Amino acid sequence: MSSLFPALVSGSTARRPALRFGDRSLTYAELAASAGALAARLDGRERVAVWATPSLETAVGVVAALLAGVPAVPLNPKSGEGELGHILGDSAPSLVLAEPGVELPSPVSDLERVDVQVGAAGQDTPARPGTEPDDPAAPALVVYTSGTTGPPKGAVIPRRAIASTLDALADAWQWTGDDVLVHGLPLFHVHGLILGILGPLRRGAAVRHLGRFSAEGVTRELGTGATMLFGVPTMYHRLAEALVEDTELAKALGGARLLVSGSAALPVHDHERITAATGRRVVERYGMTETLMNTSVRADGEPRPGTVGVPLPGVDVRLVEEDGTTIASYDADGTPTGTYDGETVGEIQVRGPNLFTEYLNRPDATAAAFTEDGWFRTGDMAVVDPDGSVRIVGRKATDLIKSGGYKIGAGEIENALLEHPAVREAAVTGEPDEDLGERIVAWIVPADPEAPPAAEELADHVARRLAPHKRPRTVRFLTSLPRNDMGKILKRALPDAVAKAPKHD
Ligand code: MCA
Ligand code: AMP
Repeated sequence: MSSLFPALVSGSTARRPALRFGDRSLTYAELAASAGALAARLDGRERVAVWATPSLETAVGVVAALLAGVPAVPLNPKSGEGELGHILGDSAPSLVLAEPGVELPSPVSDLERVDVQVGAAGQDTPARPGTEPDDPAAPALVVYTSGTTGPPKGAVIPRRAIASTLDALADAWQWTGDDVLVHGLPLFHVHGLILGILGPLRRGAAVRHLGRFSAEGVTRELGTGATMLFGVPTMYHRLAEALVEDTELAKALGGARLLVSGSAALPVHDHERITAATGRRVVERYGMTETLMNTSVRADGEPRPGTVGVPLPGVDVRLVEEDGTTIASYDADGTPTGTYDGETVGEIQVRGPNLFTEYLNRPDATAAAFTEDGWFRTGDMAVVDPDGSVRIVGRKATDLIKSGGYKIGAGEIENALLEHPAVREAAVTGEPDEDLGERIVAWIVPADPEAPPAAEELADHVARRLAPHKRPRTVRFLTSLPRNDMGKILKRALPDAVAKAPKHD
């Protein structure tokens, strides 16, 4: 397989800007030198962790690992000890790449640490060592993603998936080396890392990372030459709110070439508010950690707010009924076949070079994720509209919550809550939230009904043990959880049960 980043070796891109975080930046030549030097040090390692702060060092560390052919495991620097312990135990990295000076908590601090050096320090070293693996199936990244129960699973993403998804998006979005992307997404998930950092680098284009998302940052960067914006719906919702008063933001968004939303559904109301204020439409694309990107509204196509567009080049998409009957699929040229009436609902199943190869150490879960004929079951429910666009209408598993674009498993939070001494029983659900899409709600039977724990105490407990974005935003107390004859919690009956419980909050 050829290089993932041709621009790192091409003389013509050497002086072009590649990465910018705040006031620190690297050209392609500087990135090649920094990442090349680090790649040489990683040679022969089996797997490395990356302490994925929103920084130049994270980007350089991941590029170095890819150049060396060593799979990288990005870690959320806000994860708690329990979550980090699980990921390190499962993926067994031999070292951690980190920003110099940043303190690493236990158990990450037990690993050998390599500080990522960027910029001038790497200038004298040659570009990449030339060991980039040839095998398209070779693992490139292991990205941890939540399931309905149990701890997160490590999705092993091969090199071909990264190359094919980024090239398919370039086709759908006419993404070129002249584009300048702005985003403020975290760098330990597919959206922010693969699309947002590796995407521009594969094109020989530039990315400016905001460090942390803000309307001011978006205004500044789109107002000074950036051409594209990536964000989750919560970010676009906040921009839509800010647009009510902020004419500078409206001007900046209006001048962008492409605004892209993904990771969850962007409500049509927010699409409409943004288009009304800026004259620009937001394009949605649909993907998953396990599949990278599957569909997108095309930059050269009709605006289709409320849909996730059409299959990307090279990706097979079909809708399947519960009994296995295919409802709709697409011909090789992308023409829909079967029932595409905008009403008949089926599960989205996908096949293609964009897919992961396995869940690390979980052959059972890997096998269960695929049909007998080799299609990946996404668990997302959708219809195909008469014009061929896919419209997502729901999800098979109610125990998966999408909050702020993060996927969160109810079971994982329930387990964490049950570890708290003041909790006897716990159930977790998602409720609609204007800002976050869904908000995590914890339903708690306290160990002592007379002295229930404070809601904040439970939120902090989950934030400390797992990660802050997994904390319940609402806590409701009950005297018992509604259960069926088999003892299974009836989550749909929770609102009625809480109405009958004594009030403490
Ligand atoms: C609050 N904080 C706490 C606590 N409460 N910390 C510890 N204990 C607590 N009890 C802190 C947080 O650490 C954070 O600190 C700050 O308060 C706010 O946290 P948060 O709740 O996360 O902020 P938010 O405003 O609710 O976040 C909204 C957001 C965020 C910025 C939109 O949700 C986000 O970045 N989402 C992106 C998700 C994403 O990238 N998904 C991609 C995966 P501090 O202030 O220091 O930060 S999906 C994917 O990859 C697929 C392939 C796809 O299709 O894209
Ligand atoms: P994750 O497992 O965190 O990678 O999240 C993947 C899930 O995000 C998918 O299975 C979908 O449920 C959801 N998702 C991603 N993009 C979109 C979108 N544009 N519209 C609706 N849901 C989306």
